[in-house]
Amino acid sequence: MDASSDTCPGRLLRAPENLLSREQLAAPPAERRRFLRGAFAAASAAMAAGIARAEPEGDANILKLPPQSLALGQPVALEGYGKPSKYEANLQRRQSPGLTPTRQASVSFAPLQGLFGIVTPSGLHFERHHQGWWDIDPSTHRLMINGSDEKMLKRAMVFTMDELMRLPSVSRFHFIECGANTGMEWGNVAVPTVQYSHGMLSCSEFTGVRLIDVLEMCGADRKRGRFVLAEGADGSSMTRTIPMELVERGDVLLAYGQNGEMLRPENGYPLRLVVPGVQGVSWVKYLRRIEVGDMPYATKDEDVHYVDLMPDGQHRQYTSIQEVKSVVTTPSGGQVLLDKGFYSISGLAWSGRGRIKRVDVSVDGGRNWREAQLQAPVMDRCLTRFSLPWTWDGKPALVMSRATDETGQVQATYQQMRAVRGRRSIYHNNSIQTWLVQESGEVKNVQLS
Ligand SMILES: Nc1nc2c(c(=O)[nH]1)N[C@H]1C(S)=C(S)[C@@H](COP(=O)(O)O)O[C@H]1N2
Ligand SMILES: [Mo]
Repeated sequence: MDASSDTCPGRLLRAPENLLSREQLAAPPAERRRFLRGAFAAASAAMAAGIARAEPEGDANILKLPPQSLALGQPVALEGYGKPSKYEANLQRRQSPGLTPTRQASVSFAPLQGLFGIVTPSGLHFERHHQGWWDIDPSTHRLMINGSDEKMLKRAMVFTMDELMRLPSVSRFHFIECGANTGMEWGNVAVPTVQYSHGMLSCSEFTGVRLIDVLEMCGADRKRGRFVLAEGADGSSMTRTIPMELVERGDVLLAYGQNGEMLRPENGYPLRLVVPGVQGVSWVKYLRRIEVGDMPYATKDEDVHYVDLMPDGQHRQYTSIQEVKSVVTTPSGGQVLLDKGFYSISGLAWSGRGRIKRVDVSVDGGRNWREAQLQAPVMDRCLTRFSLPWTWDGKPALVMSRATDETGQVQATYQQMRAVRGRRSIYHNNSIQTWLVQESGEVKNVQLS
């Protein structure tokens, strides 16, 4: 355990995951609090020592300089790939213990509470695999484009990665959110931190070839072929239908780039589909085939999974767009406010239907709302960072955010959502999130009834 990274006075301590070991986290609540207090004490002592070192000694106006001012630093490496500071080692993507029975069909969550701005560092991008991940040799990888019959497409083609990467490319910032993000919260409060409640969400600059351009090259008949099927190369047989009207917007990408470099293996190296605004499952990784057809394919991942169970027992299919949503990441569940006084409430907002127009924040459980400031850039189907200054008076506070997108859609409360959707869904939960700041400063996940 290393608490010395969180010694900045007045700064909100990070979530317990970043302060305590796995064993300490698993301890009963009373013991956990004792560990936390110990971590804070260690942090404060380290801070006091740091301040003492920097103070002038006696009447001599000579500063005692820290080691970094007195000697040569580390040499540049002859070559190498940079890593975060060792003091940031606790900021990790994490599995939710016990959530899935195997680690191949599983998920690891992005640590939203520790991120700034809107871009997710590639090494902290959430991961969702149905059958484990692969590091595929790009020289052997192929993408086939075909039609469901010869009328749909004139020239079926097979591309190597080199051939694809010779074509003109575009780069665009977009969020990706798993349709099951926040899914555990449908019934009641299920998880303690924003990492586990909202961490199947990430945002990157993606680079790739526009699918529409490749379909043009192949002579696709877009009057007849109103759908495409995307297929992945891994053992999950991941296949999803994408309506041609989305492809025609020109921003569905055959993507190989993520944040300026090639995709990471966990995120689909060497090729994945990027479908802005649509739930993560349609962003097929290890993409090996696109088929043009004249009707939805009703694959297992669109009629058994990723359907919404409604209160009347019917399943709703093809609800693929991720609706307007937001969450406060500071303060959020598991964090601790060390003292009353000033804080900058900060969080993320996004919508699969366009830009974020406005975010309102409440600190009293939704009785009063104040409009938050949106941080530029505010981009189409991309994460938007918002913030609002707040002085905490030390009393319990219920912190919430409510986003509105450019189509006028507004996030609903849990009561409103459950009135329509019931409690038995897994997917597509974009309800307003509430965090309770307790008098002790500890922040808890709660739902208002
Ligand atoms: N080939 C393949 N593509 C896939 C998956 C998969 O298991 N195999 N999982 C899907 C799901 S459900 C999601 S939410 C996203 C997750 O993308 P990420 O792992 O890059 O975050 O990939 C989608 N594409
Ligand atoms: Mo997903």
